[in-house]
Amino acid sequence: PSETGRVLSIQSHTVQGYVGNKSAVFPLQLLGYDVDPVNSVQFSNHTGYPTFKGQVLNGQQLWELIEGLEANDLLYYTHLLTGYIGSVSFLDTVLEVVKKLRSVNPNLVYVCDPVMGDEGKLYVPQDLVSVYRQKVVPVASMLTPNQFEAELLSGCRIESEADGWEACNALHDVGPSKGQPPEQFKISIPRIPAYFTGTGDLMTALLLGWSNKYPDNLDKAAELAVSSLQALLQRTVKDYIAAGFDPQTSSLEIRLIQSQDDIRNPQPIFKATRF
Ligand code: PLP
Ligand code: PXL
Repeated sequence: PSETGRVLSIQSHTVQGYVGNKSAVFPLQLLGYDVDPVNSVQFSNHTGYPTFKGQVLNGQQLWELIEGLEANDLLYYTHLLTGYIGSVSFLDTVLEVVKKLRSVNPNLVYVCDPVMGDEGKLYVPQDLVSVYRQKVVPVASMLTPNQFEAELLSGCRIESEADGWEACNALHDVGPSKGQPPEQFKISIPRIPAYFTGTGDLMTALLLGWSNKYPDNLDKAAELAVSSLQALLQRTVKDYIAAGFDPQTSSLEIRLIQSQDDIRNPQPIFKATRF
């Protein structure tokens, strides 16, 4: 039995660099979680580089791993965490995994990063959108969409802060916290003139980690997650500049290991204000 939680994390693995499980597993472990990673792909590096090589796990192969765990009574998890998913068949199998895990632990928390695209561009097959919308949103406990993904899932255009609140309400009506009036708050953060990969994956892991520790203080949990992430991003930019790189010319690999103190003990500098 573990005091903090047991997380099944189904995400990408990259040999080099930090995206997917490589950016989620270490921080969750630092926060005291037992994390069991399933690597949905194993690539040499993230797909933002000029080339990549590697293997993709299919839905059937994911299910085999679940059956192996089940055969040994190892399917008790407090949390399921999913990130980038590349095909409908894999996402359908993830939905089967949610059902199976909830048959073992009805209180399982499903934290879903509905990775589909950004800034108006899809980077997954179009047919994934309706699966996320119709089947995943209703069973997720927590969703972490960016602006574009919130638009795709809610059907609302987001052109103002008020539109953002509306989209969140629409999602809460059908999915997370069905029927309860959702709490809403915002955290203002500076725009950093650089481009990073793996930050969304890290952010979702931190939100899982802290919201489980402060279940009745989601604002505090988000402040801690945002403050860790900001400290890490600032360190990343500083280190690249010190090494003579221009942080605006290419996507930066996050300085995850070097930021372990900011993950374990974030200074809550960025504050949430209630709506
Ligand atoms: N680019 C591609 C190809 C992706 O798959 C993703 C996320 O999965 C991103 C960019 C966004 O990465 P992040 O979540 O770190 O912003
Ligand atoms: O950070 C999301 C992500 C996940 N998985 C793979 C990626 C990326 C981002 O580039 O390449 C394989």
